[in-house]
Amino acid sequence: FMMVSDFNRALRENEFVLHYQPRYHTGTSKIQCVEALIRWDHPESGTISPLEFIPLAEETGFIIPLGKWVLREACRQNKAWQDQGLPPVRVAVNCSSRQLQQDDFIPMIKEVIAQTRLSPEWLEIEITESGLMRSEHTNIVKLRELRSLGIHISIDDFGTGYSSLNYLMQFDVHALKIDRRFVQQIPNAVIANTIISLCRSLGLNVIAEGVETVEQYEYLRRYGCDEVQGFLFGKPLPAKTFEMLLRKNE
Ligand code: G
Ligand code: G
Ligand code: MN
Ligand code: NA
Repeated sequence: FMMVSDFNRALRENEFVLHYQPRYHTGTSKIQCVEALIRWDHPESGTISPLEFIPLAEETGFIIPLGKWVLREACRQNKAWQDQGLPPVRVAVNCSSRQLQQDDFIPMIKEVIAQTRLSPEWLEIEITESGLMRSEHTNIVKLRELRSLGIHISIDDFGTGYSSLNYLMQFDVHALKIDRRFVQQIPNAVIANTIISLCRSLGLNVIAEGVETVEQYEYLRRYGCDEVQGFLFGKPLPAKTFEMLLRKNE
């Protein structure tokens, strides 16, 4: 049973941590990007999955300070890796629609970038397809502004949001992430194929998430998927463990 007071304590006491899951480029086989994924190291309950607390954080509004913490921590960590001379990679941060809807979403991001001194080209924002569909017009404007700052934008869980393509294509994004349910249907890959060819026609990058088998990977590489992510290549890892992987990425 969680409450907002637990959230506030957890933030104060540094109980939230980020894990990092690599995204590999299918051409070079190198890590191109890393997705930051939050966990809650609860003093009594142990590690709590975001599936259990992100929905409540969204309902209660706690996602606003929490999301800012995630962004700051991910940017800080990536800048620290770069300062240590590790091969540079982009860090991808998940943003809830509730965050995107804040009037100060763009100023908040600018502030975090200025504080952490991460160059914006090394930051990617992942927004779910369904998240984008709320208060659409202002979202289009905000994403355009993010892009003009040099930040990458991807649409997460693509194919699950039931939105019209015509509408979606007004969002000027860099990449679509094929939802893992479609990756897991491979070799019955009608939807994955459709998303890959859509991306090719539009000049967008395409990323497959939830890749678990060699068969899925070979298929995706052959059909022109740009990046892959999933348990086949690596689970989300604590920062120190991911760092060792990154060291070998030259
Ligand atoms: O890491 P895991 O697969 O357990 O994540 C489960 C869900 O929680 C995924 O949908 C993921 O996008 C979401 N999630 C993980 N970290 C964050 C975060 O920092 N912010 C938001 N908004 N969602 C997150
Ligand atoms: O919604 P989003 O794409 O942000 O979700 C990320 C979540 O997916 C993380 O919780 C991560 O643990 C999970 N995940 C990452 N790779 C795989 C995979 O290969 N298979 C499955 N089932 N889940 C994965
Ligand atoms: Mn994601
Ligand atoms: Na996803």
